[in-house]
Amino acid sequence: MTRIVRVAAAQQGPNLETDSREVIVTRLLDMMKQAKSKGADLVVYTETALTTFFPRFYAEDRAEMDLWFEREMPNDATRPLFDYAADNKIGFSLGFAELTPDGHHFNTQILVDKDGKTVGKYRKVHLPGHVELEPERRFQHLEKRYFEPGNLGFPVWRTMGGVMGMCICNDRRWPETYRVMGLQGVELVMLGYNTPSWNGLGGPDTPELRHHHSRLSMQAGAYQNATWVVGVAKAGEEAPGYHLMGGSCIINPDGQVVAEAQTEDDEVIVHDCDLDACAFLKNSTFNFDAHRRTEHYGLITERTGAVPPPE
Ligand code: CDV
Repeated sequence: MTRIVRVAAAQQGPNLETDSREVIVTRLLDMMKQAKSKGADLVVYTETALTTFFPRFYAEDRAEMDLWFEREMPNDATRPLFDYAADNKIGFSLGFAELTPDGHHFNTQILVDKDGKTVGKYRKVHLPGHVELEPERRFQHLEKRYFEPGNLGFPVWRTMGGVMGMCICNDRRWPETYRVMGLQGVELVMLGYNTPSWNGLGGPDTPELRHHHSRLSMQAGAYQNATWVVGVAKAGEEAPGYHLMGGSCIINPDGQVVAEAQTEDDEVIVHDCDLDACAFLKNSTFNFDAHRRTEHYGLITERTGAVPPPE
């Protein structure tokens, strides 16, 4: 018997600064309906799916940015997603900016089951960018100004027939992200990203190189932890000179891309993710109990002189 979860990755075209939550949720709901019509069990949306990627804006008074944050979830604007999910038995994962009742700001992604119930919450740990205005940049990336690092770790959830995990955008570049979930037996990692096609600082980056780094990170994370990875982008020009690279994809536990978006618009891609396909590598090459030798890693650092040898 195989455990197939039919996963839909719901890439998003640009969210403009002037787009209301209601307008954006209408697009998200339309993609959920498309996913349902394709028989999907679960639809994965991107990072800050409900708004434009506002960390490109600078406000001296950070409270001016609170309009981009959700104070509760669901709320009036997003309730149609939860209602449709419950009525039609489809789960989803959604990224948004979260403002907690006690005034904390996080870059958050939730997991909602097929009954429309929130079963998991993740808050972005690796916040890229800077705190202060840096006028020399082509555009600002002020995540460090507007968000606090996530305080929930990288948990996994046993739901919808598998072991599910989440991370957000820059987290995908860090091996620890996948490994912490891999050590808990993760079988499907869902992540959203807003990655500009160019580095804000200039430098040798090209869009092609940025696509390469994104795929390289997600494919390695998938393979080295024997897990499915679903990477869902925002794509296209959110503002003049601010182009998001897109490239949503679904990656199998061998690290192979098995489905990918073809456009820079709202686009739903679907794949049957066989969670049992994780077992072979989890029980062989990446059987952590059998082969992972943490007790020897210290010797390697000692040899390189990175830390003084123990007394
Ligand atoms: N939203 C992000 O985390 N974006 C970063 C960019 C700034 C490099 C990313 O890692 O894609």
